[in-house]
Amino acid sequence: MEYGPAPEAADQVMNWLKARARFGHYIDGAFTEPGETFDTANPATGEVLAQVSQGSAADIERAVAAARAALPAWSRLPGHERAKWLYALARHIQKRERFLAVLETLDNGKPIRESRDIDVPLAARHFYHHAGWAEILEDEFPGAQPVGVCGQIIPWNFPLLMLAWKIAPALAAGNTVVLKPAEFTPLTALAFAEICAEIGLPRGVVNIVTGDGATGAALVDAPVDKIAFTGSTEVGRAIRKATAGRDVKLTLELGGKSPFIVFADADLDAAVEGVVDSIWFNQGQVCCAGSRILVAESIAPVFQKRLATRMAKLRVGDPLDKCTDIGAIVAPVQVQRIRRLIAEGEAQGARLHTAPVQLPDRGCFLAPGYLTDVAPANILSDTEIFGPYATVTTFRTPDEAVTLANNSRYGLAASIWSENVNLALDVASRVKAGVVWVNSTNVFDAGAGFGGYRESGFGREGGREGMREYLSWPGPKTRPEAQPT
Ligand code: TXE
Repeated sequence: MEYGPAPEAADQVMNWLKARARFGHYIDGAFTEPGETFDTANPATGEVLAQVSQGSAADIERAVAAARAALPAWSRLPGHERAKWLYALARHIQKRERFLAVLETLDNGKPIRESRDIDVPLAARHFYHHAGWAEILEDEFPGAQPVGVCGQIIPWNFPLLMLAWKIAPALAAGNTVVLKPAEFTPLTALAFAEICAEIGLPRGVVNIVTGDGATGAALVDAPVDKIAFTGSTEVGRAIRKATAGRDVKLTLELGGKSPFIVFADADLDAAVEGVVDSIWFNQGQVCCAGSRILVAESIAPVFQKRLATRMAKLRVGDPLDKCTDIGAIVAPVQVQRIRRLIAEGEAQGARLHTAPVQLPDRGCFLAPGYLTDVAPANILSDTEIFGPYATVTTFRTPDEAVTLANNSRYGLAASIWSENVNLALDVASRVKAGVVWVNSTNVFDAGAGFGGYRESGFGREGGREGMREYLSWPGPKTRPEAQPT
């Protein structure tokens, strides 16, 4: 196979996988002996990359006990001491950036250009940023204490980056963690566990237990103080039910169907490029993807023509090739799910326009596309496809654009394209979404809170708001206004 940017990194990854072959969990500062295992495969080829342990309730129990035992010493460290560990984690991610990028691409199927330029650098940036928070924690949040032991469950679309989003703020605030990576993409989390071991991070502060939904459910049921979950709305709902009535702090980052609004005066070339970054980035497997394109009726034909021309130039194929724009979907079951949804939408009248590309003859590949004629009652109008397909709908007035944008059970993100800054800011203030981008899309920064409204979940990750989610303010149980004067 031709490896894109760094053949030596690809060889390193292959040797690493060969040497490990079967992975245990990372609990209390050491890897356990692998027990019952499952395969993790490269979705671009179907090749099995490694065997990974299926975490049981007993594994979760041991990991939570290790995190509990590590909590007093870790939480009592002065913030600037914890910061040193976070800086070390950031530096070691950077040191291995090529290795981690190739490993991520092999396990997930995303183009190497994305894992190399986005996932891995942003993961390192997240640890750097939160090292800063650890340094200034006592000044910025006087009286705050860590929440305690955090159970963290992450999805497969940005495996290392989601790990960083969860672990960095938790550790900065003085918590200890048990993290469960997604079953399709456990490998970069295990590489991260090796980094923890290598730098000598105090044992029990970070524990990684691999497994599927049952392992995640066991973590939710375990005696933890906080659950942070990113994944499907259905599982988020189940977790909310399971934790109801328990003293567990909960944050949920769930699905989305984010509007991408193009006004008649928009810079159309920039907006079309925005679509590329929005719905075709990471094969559309992005919770905040601009999966509902709303375009002003007067420019819809020309916009659609330019979109089709640009789409035809996308290069689909080997994720390790640095020229690839669209890699593989994470797993066969997701390909089937996307195909099923699209077929259902087509049966209800939607028209699918796909790029005229030659797909590789094996692997989880789909031709990117977009859908028109999607009536409001069509299943695709408000169901997350989580693949490289956006719907295209037209509007006549800004008010209609806002109504359409808000006509969703989700509310994660929105992107607005217009050269009229007053119009863009007015619409931005009326769209119900956790994050709104103007003339840009999918811009992430460790310093900015990210999270949703409605069925997109609650709680924020990143920045000051994200830090608050990992802190508690113990104090008198009675509210000040209820106290006798
Ligand atoms: O998600 P799950 P799936 C959406 C997207 C996608 C769909 C299905 O629409 O097509 O969900 O993906 C763990 N208790 N998103 O089935 O099951 C699971 O092991 C505790 C959007 O892969 O939610 C994994 O670690 N944990 C999303 C994580 O939850 C459980 C990203 C996510 O998997 C569990 C992913 C349970 N009962 C999918 N069941 C986003 N917001 O970015 C599963 N898990």
